Amino acid sequence: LRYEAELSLKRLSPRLEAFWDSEGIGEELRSDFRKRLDEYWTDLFGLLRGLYGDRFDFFYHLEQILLTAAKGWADRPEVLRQSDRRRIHDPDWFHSQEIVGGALYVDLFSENLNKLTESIDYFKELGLTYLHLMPLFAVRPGDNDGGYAISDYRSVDPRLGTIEDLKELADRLRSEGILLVLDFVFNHTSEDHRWAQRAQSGDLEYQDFYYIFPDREVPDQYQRTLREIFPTVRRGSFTWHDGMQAWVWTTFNSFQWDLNYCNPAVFRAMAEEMFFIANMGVDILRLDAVAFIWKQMGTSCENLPQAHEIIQAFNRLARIGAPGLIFKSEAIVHPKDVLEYVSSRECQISYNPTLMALLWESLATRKTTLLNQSLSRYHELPPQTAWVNYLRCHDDIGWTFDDEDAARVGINAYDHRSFLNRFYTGQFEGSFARGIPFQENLETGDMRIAGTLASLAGLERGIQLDDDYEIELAIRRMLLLQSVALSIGGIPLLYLGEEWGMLNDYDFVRDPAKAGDTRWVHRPKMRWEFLEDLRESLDEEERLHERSIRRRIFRSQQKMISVRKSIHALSGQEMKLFPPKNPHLLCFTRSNSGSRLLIVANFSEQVQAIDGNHLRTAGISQIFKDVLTGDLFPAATEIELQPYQVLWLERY
Ligand code: OTU
Repeated sequence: LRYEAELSLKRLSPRLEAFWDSEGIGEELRSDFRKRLDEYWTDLFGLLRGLYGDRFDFFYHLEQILLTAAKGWADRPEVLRQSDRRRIHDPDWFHSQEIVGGALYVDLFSENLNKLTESIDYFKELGLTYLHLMPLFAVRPGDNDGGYAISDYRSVDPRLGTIEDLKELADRLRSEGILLVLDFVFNHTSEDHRWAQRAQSGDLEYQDFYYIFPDREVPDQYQRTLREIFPTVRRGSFTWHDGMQAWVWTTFNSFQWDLNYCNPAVFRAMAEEMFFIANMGVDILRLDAVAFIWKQMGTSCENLPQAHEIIQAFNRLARIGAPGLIFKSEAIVHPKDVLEYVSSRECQISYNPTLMALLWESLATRKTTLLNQSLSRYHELPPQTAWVNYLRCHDDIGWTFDDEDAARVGINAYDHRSFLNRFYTGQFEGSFARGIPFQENLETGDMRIAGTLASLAGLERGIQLDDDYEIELAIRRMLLLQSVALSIGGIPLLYLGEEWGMLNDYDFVRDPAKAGDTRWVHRPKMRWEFLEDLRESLDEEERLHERSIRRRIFRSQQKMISVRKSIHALSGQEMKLFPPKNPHLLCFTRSNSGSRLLIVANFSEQVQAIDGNHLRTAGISQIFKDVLTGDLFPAATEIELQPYQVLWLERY
């Protein structure tokens, strides 16, 4: 392989040099690029040959792909190249405990990109150093799946601003030390993307960008083994297109056309878009819906080996042309499959949906048994990679835990999922949660949950009942989950609004573009009045009450974030579990070059005790201090944890 790769590169070199000449690129930049080709070309060549080597025009595409990376590097702003050079020498840069993320919709948080700069002080006050802006590119009119139906990757939705505004914001964030994260929605385009329009006008070259079928014969064969992702939108994974008189593969909404990665022209075209987005000043690309990008008849068309190869090829290309950029995987699938995407050669970081779902599971059951079982098998990651730990995001909660793990601890997975669905939609007696169903499939019994952190944790119910005790428990539940996300290893990611206890907003049903998608219940407009002093509409007592709740949540989050940033043991990814006998507790240690932290969390609303000996086995002796409160504990005795209390213990 090495010989063939080198020979190909030798043959392509004159084209590369001609390209550098035409762009007026100097020797220094050429040699940077060459060094990285030396390192990654063989790997990239092998991947592309595996995927596309049988094509009559393989060598043409290979050349185009190489030139795409060269153009990416040539167009890369110098300040990004500087940060590339720093990151090449510090490949663990994203392991710092100082990285704390937040995600938001530009329009719902602050109207538009320009106004968002006014919130930088707010991000800093909260302690954020990583900002994920939900998709902000041009979209189709009407329902656009929250920005995930993109009609042009090179222009910003005019309601949010312009490409210039985006660049300016990226520069501002960089100068404030905040990383920028944007989506790479590469599984599908909107039906009105230029490529899809060409396809609709009968252009065969562009019809080959998508999966288009003249009749049901082939779609029916595929459908037999496919899972329905949005069953309430449309049954099956294909949509009839009147104009073309054909069926189009649409895994998600009918207006989102899946791209055909069997065609190397699609890979190249999306690589161009990738470099364009990266060169806006993006530090991390969120790879949307990674599981679905390769299809093969007779399979589920999820998590196929070629999907990994496509992502690896994008990764190698990014290493060559935009080496400071890293990928975040969005695979909300079986825990084993989630892990498959995480490697320094594929996606360096990944959402941690397993932890997310099981934290909610522990909150419902008051037990950490399944959580412990799952963490012991699925938390560990390869070197130079990290989890992104979150509690809520713009999407639903799906119960993606491993059925085998459940069986091992005596839980029937099917029954347990249906319990969790009833619990989080408030149908289970005694439930504190106020979630609503998302994509309920009456045929399979499948369901996912929509709702904000606060509403799912009981705050909505507590406020409605005007019950101070319920409110207190709800706040503690929220802080408990947050404290685990902030300490368990990896990058914590807040979904903005949760830092002050944003509740569900049921008004989305009034907007016809949103009414069909219950995820909008947890995507409300930011309500700044909760954080400001003025709130005229309520009487004084009510105002103070509501505001004090929000304030307390905000201040507590802020405190935990700032403590996290100061503790070296919380950098990186390594975590060691110390499951105590008490099934209501979660107990683990984090350590890093001499610094060590022991975390103990109580998932029940009863007082729970942990034996001092157990803490000693976790390597903490004598006296230790809770860094969150400053309280001291002697290790010889039993330690009592209050309802939902969390301790971050350090040797004193
Ligand atoms: C992603 O999610 C996005 O996060 C969603 O907001 C989009 O609607 C969707 O892609 C289409 O772009 O089905 O319910 O297994 O679960 O990729 C969310 C992975 C989704 C999918 C996930 C998808």
